[in-house]
Amino acid sequence: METKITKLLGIQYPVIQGGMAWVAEYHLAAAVSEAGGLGIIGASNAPGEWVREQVREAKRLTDKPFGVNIMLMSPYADDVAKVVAEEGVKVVTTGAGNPEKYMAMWKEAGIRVMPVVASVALARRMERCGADAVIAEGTESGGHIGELTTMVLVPQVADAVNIPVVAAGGIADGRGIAAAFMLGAEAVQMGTRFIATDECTAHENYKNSVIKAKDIDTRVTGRSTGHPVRVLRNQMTAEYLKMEAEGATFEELEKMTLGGLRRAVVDGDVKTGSLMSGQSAGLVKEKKSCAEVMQELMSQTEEVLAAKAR
Ligand code: TUI
Repeated sequence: METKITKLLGIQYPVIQGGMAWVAEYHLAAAVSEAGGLGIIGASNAPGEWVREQVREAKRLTDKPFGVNIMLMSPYADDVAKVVAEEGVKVVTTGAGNPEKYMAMWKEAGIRVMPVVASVALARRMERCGADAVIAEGTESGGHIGELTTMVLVPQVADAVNIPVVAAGGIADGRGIAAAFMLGAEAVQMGTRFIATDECTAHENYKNSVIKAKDIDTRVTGRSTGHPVRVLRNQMTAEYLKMEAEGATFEELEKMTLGGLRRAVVDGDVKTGSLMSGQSAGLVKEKKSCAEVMQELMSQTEEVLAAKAR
């Protein structure tokens, strides 16, 4: 399935794996790339040396292209930005900020850069400073989110820029991929679907929570602190949202989520952990290998596109 993005990145299928903090490490990234998509190592809040090691391990598992996601709010963002250039990483995606200051260094290193944007204004700015594509991420996504839905963001970004657009947020099956194409996207980025895979090293409790989740089971913490994060509802979100409604301070609220992602992903603490997940968890019904996920996604996409064409 060839698109501008598959050609740009040298991959078989127009599917990019989300750079999920703690979840997207090299086993998952290599498995997604081996399956024909673009695997991504999520640097999240980790130091550059951790990322270097992850990149080297991924290269041992796959000859295919893979990328690194740089979370721009990380205290190590400058450090990681240098490491990806030194290690010859093929693709960088960024999140939670504006990567403009790194762009010259990355282009110099021959890296394909695809910033995540949550608005038309940032998409335009990224095109001007040399981005190869933008990932338009709707508020249906897991983790740190913007305001706009995928349905309204993707076509407006596609109208505003000439570089290819990747759609993200709320996509977990072939219907979503076909819909993303209709909105003007050349590929999709999916995170939540890849949590429930054999190769994902996250705790089984976390994977099972995604599989069990229904349509209405996500909540957004931090709307009042200016750092909205979508997670699966649990004891933590019930307490957090109650305290937030009662006017708790930034510090009181931050304390409740501190280390919460690690507790969820590593320890499998599904009660007090931050189970970051998109609304598409309701579409994820079983654990599969990355290759099975990819094959199923592509056959569904072709099927719905052909049915609509008829
Ligand atoms: O970055 C994400 N999702 C994330 S990052 C993350 S890390 C973390 N967070 C809390 C606790 C522990 C770890 C978890 N999820 N998605 C990409 C994304 N970027 N969504 C929205 C944005 C965004 C928003 C505003 C990008 C840029 C922006 O404006 C930047 C500017 O300067 O205009």
